[in-house]
Amino acid sequence: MKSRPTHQTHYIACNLCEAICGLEVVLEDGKVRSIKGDKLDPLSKGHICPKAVALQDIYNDPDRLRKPLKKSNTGWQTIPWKQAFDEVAAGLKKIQDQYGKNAVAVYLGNPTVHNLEAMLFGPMFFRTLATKNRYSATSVDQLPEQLISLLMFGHPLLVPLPDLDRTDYHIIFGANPVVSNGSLMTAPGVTKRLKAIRERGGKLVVVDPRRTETAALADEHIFIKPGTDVLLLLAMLNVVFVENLQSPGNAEAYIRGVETIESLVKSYPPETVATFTGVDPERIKLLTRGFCAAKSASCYGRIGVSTQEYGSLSQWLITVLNIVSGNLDTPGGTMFSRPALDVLVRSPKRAKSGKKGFADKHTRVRKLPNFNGEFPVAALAEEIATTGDDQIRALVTNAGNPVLSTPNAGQLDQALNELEFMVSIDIYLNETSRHADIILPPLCSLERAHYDLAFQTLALRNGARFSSPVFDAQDHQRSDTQIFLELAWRMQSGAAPGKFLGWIKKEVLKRLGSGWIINRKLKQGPYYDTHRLDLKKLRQSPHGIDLGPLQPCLPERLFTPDKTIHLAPEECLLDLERLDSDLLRHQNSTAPKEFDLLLIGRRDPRTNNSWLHNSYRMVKGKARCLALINPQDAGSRDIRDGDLVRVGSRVGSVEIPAALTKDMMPGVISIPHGWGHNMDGTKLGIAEQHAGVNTNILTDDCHLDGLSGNAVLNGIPVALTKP
Ligand SMILES: Nc1nc2c(c(=O)[nH]1)N[C@H]1C(S)=C(S)[C@@H](COP(=O)(O)OP(=O)(O)OC[C@H]3O[C@@H](n4cnc5c(=O)[nH]c(N)nc54)[C@H](O)[C@@H]3O)O[C@H]1N2
Ligand SMILES: Nc1nc2c(c(=O)[nH]1)N[C@H]1C(S)=C(S)[C@@H](COP(=O)(O)OP(=O)(O)OC[C@H]3O[C@@H](n4cnc5c(=O)[nH]c(N)nc54)[C@H](O)[C@@H]3O)O[C@H]1N2
Ligand code: SF4
Ligand SMILES: [Mo]
Repeated sequence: MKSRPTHQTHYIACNLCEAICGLEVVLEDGKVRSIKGDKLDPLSKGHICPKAVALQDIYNDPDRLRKPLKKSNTGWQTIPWKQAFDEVAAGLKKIQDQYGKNAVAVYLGNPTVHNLEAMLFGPMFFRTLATKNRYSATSVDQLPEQLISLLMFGHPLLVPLPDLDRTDYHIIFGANPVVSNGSLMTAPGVTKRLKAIRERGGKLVVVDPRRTETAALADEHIFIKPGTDVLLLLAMLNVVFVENLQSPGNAEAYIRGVETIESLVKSYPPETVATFTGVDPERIKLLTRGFCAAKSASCYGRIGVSTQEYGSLSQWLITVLNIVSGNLDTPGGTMFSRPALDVLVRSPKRAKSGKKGFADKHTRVRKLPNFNGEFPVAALAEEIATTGDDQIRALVTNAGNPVLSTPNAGQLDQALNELEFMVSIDIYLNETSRHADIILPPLCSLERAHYDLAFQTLALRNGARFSSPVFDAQDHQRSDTQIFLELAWRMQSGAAPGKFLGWIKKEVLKRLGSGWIINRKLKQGPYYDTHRLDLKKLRQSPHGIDLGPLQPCLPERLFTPDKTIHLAPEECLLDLERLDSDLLRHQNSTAPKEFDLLLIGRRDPRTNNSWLHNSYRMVKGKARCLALINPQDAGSRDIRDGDLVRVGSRVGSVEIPAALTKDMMPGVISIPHGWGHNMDGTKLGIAEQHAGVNTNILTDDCHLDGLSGNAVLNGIPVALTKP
């Protein structure tokens, strides 16, 4: 007799992007039958995007690594876990004994922050390395936002969030949430939320060199020349003060530096910036008036403004605009979250020493500033390749693919060959991990528990949700918790006695796991007394718990020692001088331009940076790695739709099919990142057949946001030719 199929339904949060949508995963006979949006998740209300369905492909992927790999003369061999841990620790210790602690570097990739165990237990291991050579995807991403939060509010995680659900006027600079699903604002179903602004009579404006999917929803789309947002923002602030539109409201009592802003923006009237930005002066005035007159308004900028030459200044001015127009810490403006598990604690040691955590250390070769204990990743290749004390000889990557994701990737790819030892903690043998000597693969998302420490903190409603694993791990697999604790335990012999992770403590922590820590922290959190919110309660509420809309919390929540907002940090004022001298140089330059177009990036609904391309359903259909070009720029070069074109920059060149579209601003071309899976020695059967090209061959490690050291990934001068 045939046995009846067994069904099981799991409710989990998707951890692929910042939207953390609730999912309903149905298993039939132990296999995924369907993945759908969880309608009862109070934040995502059933929203889902095509990527979530690929979670099962990662789980099932025969290319995904499940056992440690070791490189040998005859290729890769699987080795037992104990041997892998022992050899990794021995390899790292050998390098540090010979060359000093800083000879080992660490790079943390984006999925690290989407992984509870890596967030909780990773630091235990990384601390044992005691190296100042720490890098992460932060410096190809949100470093400017975090730096500005540190300088203005005193904490790098106190990031103002646009209160989309209540705002009456929303301006988006350099973000395409309809495709990216939102970033530094956890707003699942963001398309609906944006449409709702207009439905309730509000206004949506998008400033972007491409008419994007988000621009298509807006009342108004403004083309801007890449890299010039800083000038547009200065001009908007000029209008605010010239026309006396400022009204900081309650914040007036605890902001410092309004007069400084008022006087510095005087030199940037809309008429002056128009030639640089390409934005008509009248339009700037109307935009500013509309913004300031609205009952509530929020201005938001993301990767398109952060990863440009004046990324930090742009993020600073966006925040200043929100503040002087009375739109900080008020419903419909920009607000701060109050998460159940509050990650915003300031180390008392740092507070006492008055150290900011910015620019108190510099890289060895180019003297780039540190931020939050990390250096800009644009410096990684030269720190490996340049001889001398503290030269990097070994690297540990965790959930990162810098060979595809960081500027002048060709140079980094070369530099990684020079390392004496490399370890990748990664689930794939890909463009980066192929350089490793040993790869340690942890579990994938469907195999582990999750509580979103990072993105609950950025959510547009306060809330909490705990997900249990859908699948049990196999005996031959190890979790992030096990990997990090085993490595930490092996590495820290010689550590200070109080910090020593003894064998017993390691074993106890492994057994208690992440759930125990989450429970403890929830009990210390702001909703334990009021809501009895602990792990038990979260387990009883598999769809998650809503803790209400964001609430005003200033000035109490400020972390600045004087509990005021620093509107005009001196670091920003200094960088403004760089802007002025650059503009002057630009105006007086008569040099012929070899690179006469500007390159920007793009995201696709079925990509997740570089690493979902081994799921067939994410790459099937027509190719997506195309160069978008305005017909005017194509015509003058005799380029037709579909032609293969060569795009070259100071550091490299790629050949890629062209797609002509008037959605591009003339003079600007767009290539998405995360592609280029045609490198030797990877194990990505599907991605290799849909390789695309690596746009970071073109981006320049010497072209940085001068204040923060963040990479410039938008506004790269390039030449476009027929090959
Ligand atoms: N589908 C998908 N979703 C993702 C990701 C993914 O790879 N794929 N990645 C995730 C990650 S890690 C992040 S950080 C977020 C990022 O989220 P977003 O910031 O929304 O990312 P993008 O879609 O790249 O949008 C950036 C926009 O900036 C515009 N732009 C470029 N240069 C300039 C400029 O100089 N000025 C202005 N004003 N605009 C400019 C681009 O045309 C583009 O529309 O997305 C996340 N979500
Ligand atoms: N030109 C250009 N470049 C960009 C951007 C751009 O807009 N334009 N965007 C930048 C941004 S915003 C970001 S965040 C970076 C991303 O840069 P990275 O973080 O360096 O790269 P990812 O593509 O996210 O690679 C993630 C890696 O983690 C592995 N992985 C996935 N899940 C897990 C897991 O659970 N555990 C472990 N251990 N490994 C896992 C994958 O196999 C992959 O190797 O790219 C940046 N690069
Ligand atoms: S929007 Fe992000 S969190 Fe939501 S289903 Fe898609 S990938 Fe997952
Ligand atoms: Mo990112």
